[in-house]
This record gives sequence, C-alpha cells and structure tokens, in this order.
Amino acid sequence: MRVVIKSIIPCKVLDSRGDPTIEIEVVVRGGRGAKAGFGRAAAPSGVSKGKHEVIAFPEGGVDASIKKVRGLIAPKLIGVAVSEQEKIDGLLHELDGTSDFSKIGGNAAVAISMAVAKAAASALGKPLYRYLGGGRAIRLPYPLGNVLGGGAHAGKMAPDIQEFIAMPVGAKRFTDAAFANAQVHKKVKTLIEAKDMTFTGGKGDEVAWAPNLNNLDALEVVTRACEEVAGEVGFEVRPALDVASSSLYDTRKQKYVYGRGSVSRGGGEQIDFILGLIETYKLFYVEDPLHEEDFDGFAELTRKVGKRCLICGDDIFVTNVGRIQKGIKAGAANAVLIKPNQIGTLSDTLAAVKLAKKHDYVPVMSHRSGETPDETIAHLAVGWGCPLIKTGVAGGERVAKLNELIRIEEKLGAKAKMGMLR
Ligand code: 2PG
Ligand code: MG
Repeated sequence: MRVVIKSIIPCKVLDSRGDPTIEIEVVVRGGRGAKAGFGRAAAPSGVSKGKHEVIAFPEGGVDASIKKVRGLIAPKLIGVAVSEQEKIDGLLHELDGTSDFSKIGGNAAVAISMAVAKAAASALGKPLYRYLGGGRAIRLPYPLGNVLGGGAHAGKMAPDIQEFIAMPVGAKRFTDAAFANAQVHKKVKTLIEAKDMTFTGGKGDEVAWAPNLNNLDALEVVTRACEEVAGEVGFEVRPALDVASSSLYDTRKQKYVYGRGSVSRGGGEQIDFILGLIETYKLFYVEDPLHEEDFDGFAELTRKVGKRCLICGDDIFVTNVGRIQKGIKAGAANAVLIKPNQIGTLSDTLAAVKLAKKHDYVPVMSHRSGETPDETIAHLAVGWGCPLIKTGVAGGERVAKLNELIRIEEKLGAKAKMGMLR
C-alpha cells in the first residue's frame, strides 16, 4: 500500500525560553484515502550557535516560515510517498533554493523532516527508533547531563564555561544512568549552597544550576558530586565539559576572554588550560575546547589526550559533512555533536552520523538550549546507534527525552544494551 502525505500543518508554539518556534504535523493516508499515520515534531533553538549553522528562521521569523510552509512546501509535498525521506529532504532543499535554508528556515525544514519520519513510522505501526534502525536498534545512549551551567545559558555572575556535565560511564542501564545524573544534579545544589552564600537556586536555560562561582570552583563542585554519587550508586560517574569556546573567543584580540576571572588566554594557553583540566579532573569528555575555526588547535589537543578523553566538536562541525570531513583530515577530534537543526534535514543529519562512525568519531546526539517536549532525538539516538546523548537532566523539555529513552529501554526488555563507547 502506497502511503502518501495528505497534509502538512505548521503551528507557532512556545519553546522552553518562551520564544516562538515551529511545530509541524504531517498526516498521511493509505490506499483508500483512510488516515494511515500521523507525525508531529517541533524544532529547538540554540543561543550559542555556530557561525556555520543553517539559518533557523528567515527574515520575518516563525510567521514567515509558516507562510512558506503553507504556500510553498505543503503543495509540493502532498501526494509524495512518506517513506521517501531522502526525496522529501531533497525537495526541501530544492524549494528553499539556498545553501543555508535562509528562505524557508532550517527550523521549518527540520520539523517537517522529523514529522515525515514519524508519520512514516506511525503508518507502519512502528516506533521511530525501530523504523530508522530496524532490529539492530537495541542500544541506549549514555546521557551527558548538564548539572551546572554558565556562559551564554546563564546570568552574569555564573561561570564562563557553558556546561559542567555528569557522565555515568559505568551504568549498565539507561534508567540507572538517568537517575544517577539526577542525583548528581541534586548533590550539586547542596554543594553550591555551602560555597555560594548568595545562591538562590537559580538555573540556566538548560535547568542546570547557575551559581556565583568561578570555573574552577564549579568544576570542583561537579567533580565531587560525581564522585559521591558514584559511591552511592556503585558505578563510575565522571565529569565533563562543554566549554563553548566560540562564545569566549574575541576574534579581534585573538584571545579567549574569561570575564569572571579577568583572564584572557591565547590559543596555546587555552590548549594548556584545557589539558590541565582534563588531567586534574579526569574529564571524560570536552566539547568545543577551542573556537569554531581552530582545526589545528583541536588537532593538537586530540593528539595529546584523544586516547583518554573524548574531544567533541559542536560549533566547529555544525553537523555538516563538509566541515566534519575537514576535521577528519586534520585529526581535529574524536567525537561530533549531532544537532539536526544545525543542518536542517534528517537525511543530512544521518549523513553526518554515518561519516562520523566510519572514521571512529563518536556521534553524540544533542538537544539545544531552547527546547520543547519533542522527544524525537531520543529515537534518533537509538535508531542510528549514537553511544551518547546530551539532553540535560531536569525540566520538562529535557525529561521528555530521558523518559522516552526509559520507555524504549523498558520496551526492549532483556534485549536492551548500552551504547558502545570506544
Ligand atoms: C551547545 C548547546 C546545547 P545551544 O552548545 O552544545 O547544550 O547550546 O543550543 O545554545 O547552542
Ligand atoms: Mg556545545
């Protein structure tokens, strides 16, 4: 039975920051016109965006995107077989006609692309992860949990580093891992209260605590919380960071400006600083240790510590196969952050995951700082076999993904395994 797209319905909805974003519903019909399936997906949005990401919304914002979906996209996609994901994603590129989705908006494109996949899965009566990954989709990702935050996600007195993360690397089950991260989050609050007398329980955009602490004090707190929780749960929990260095980098001065400590670091000093943190705190993972154009700096760091720490590129790669390819050539990293709305379609996102895997770069599925309760990335991580997912620890829009992964683990039962780390 040929299942085709019957309607594509855009809607302006709220994200977790209270900003508008786009949600898409795709309805498909089967042979006799009966409704055969349905998919709904919403696009997230970043605040510490990479320079080379596609444009989230065209001039005119979400409303302009919605007009384009109604007037330009929907008429061309209605009647197309919903299983033809690549063709549909190709049509999105064609109808947009730019290299960065600046006409229809990358967020409209990604929401359509994800809703199409969900509708196709629903028409077959399959969960999305099974539709995407078949019988091999049995591995749950390890959750990277942002427990303390600063940078662009938090207020002025918070640390310069954007995300201080817990990684429950010894967990045997996803559910145990997710609850271990929640425990670290709680413990971090108690430890902050002992250090920061002004702390009023403030949180940043991803629901990580945002205290008045400098970078090293914050890292001390998170490392101690990880160790204490490890003792309680009986498996290893390690600290990790997203430095989000492009946000710290002053291109004119060619220095990383750490406003809190009134310190500026040149490229070499930044590498030494990060190397020191990796050694001292046994960091499991460091994302964006250097700014988005410094392929050589990334390569130097990866050469020096890549065997014992994951060096992950976010802004430098922006889920773009061209940039990942450049990184692979330079030996710039050993992990790639995967954010579907950085590139605009599921087919392009899958190409990035495949390229990463082929070259032993760990693909890390990721949320954005501005999220909705959309749970699609949970399915993408399992369906495409990403061994890590970064999706926060607490807050409805973060928990939506974690709980979906818990449900998937439950459904898989004895077959469920954890992702394969290197
Ligand atoms: C990041 C993300 C998500 P944003 O830098 O990795 O944690 O932040 O969505 O603001 O780009
Ligand atoms: Mg990042």
